[in-house]
Amino acid sequence: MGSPTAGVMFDRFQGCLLGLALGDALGAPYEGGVLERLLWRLVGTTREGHMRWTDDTQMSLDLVDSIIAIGAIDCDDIAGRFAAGYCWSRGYGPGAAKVLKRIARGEDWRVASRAVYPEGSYGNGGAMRSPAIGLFLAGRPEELSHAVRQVSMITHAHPMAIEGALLVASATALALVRPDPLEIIARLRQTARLDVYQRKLLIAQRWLTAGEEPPARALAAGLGNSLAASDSCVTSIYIALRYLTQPFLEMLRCVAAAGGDVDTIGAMAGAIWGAANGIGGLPEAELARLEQRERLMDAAKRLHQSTRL
Ligand code: 8NA
Ligand code: MG
Ligand code: MG
Ligand code: MG
Repeated sequence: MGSPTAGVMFDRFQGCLLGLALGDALGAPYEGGVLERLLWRLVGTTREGHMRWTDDTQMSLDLVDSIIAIGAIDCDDIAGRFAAGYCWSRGYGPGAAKVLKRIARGEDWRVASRAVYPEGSYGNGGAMRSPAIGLFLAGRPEELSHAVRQVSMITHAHPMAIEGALLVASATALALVRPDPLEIIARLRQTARLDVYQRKLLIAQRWLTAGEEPPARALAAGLGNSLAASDSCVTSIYIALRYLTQPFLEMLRCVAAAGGDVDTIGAMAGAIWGAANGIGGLPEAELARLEQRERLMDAAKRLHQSTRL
């Protein structure tokens, strides 16, 4: 298989960021308990009638804006943009919200992050924005690993959060150039260091190899569906790979059926699926209803221009 042309890569960069935003926006109504769902019914649509996305997409955009402005990974700049981009109605995790408010008040992110959780947050907030790093540093695994760790540390310093972010970023980078599910999962198994990730990647590999999809309840029990990185990153990777050659909305139906942190699992799975299939594979009617579509497309275009892909 030859390398994809720059035009194909551009299409896949857009597919990744728009897939992330679409998975996030379409998953958001299913996330959380009764109160969160009620609140989302009130704030989940813009005045123009477009579907809003949540923290997952906002932080990904903040990160891409920083990479474009600086031309490299600069955690001080990224932390400032995360704090400036914070908006209560986008459903940030409680710990992440506290960290970002402290940074907005002028506290250094290294202090703010450890003040909220001394051992670091193990939530999936570091992983949900990591596909952008997968795009930026695709084909450069050592730089990718270093950058993912640095950017996760801003809000999510727990080893579990960092490794989940690395797996999602790596899956995105691999999907961009080599969309063979079994090859991707084998490479991720070589990347994983923590037992919980090794164990879940092995389950995902067995399911993909057997070609049988477990019932939603078994999927959630085997791989997890909570807002912990260790309970959502492999879930997203598995669903994206399982549905890589099927329609995007079929994939999202699987995400919603598995339940739990649906917007974030949808965002991460949507990013990986979109990196492999490009923007042309995303459903047009839903794309037309997505807020800030032009901004997302422009961010993907400029991120692509900042790479040599
Ligand atoms: P986070 O960093 O606040 O972590 C998520 C949660 O995990 C925390 O609130 C804690 O309950 C728990 N947690 C994480 N680390 C620790 C620790 N070291 N010790 C004890 N408890 C810990 O948030 P995030 O940025 O990781 O985001 C996670 C999810 O929260 C995202 O999916 C996001 O969508 C959001 N979320 C939003 C809503 C909503 O309002 N709709 C509901 C649930 C979650
Ligand atoms: Mg969210
Ligand atoms: Mg910004
Ligand atoms: Mg979420």
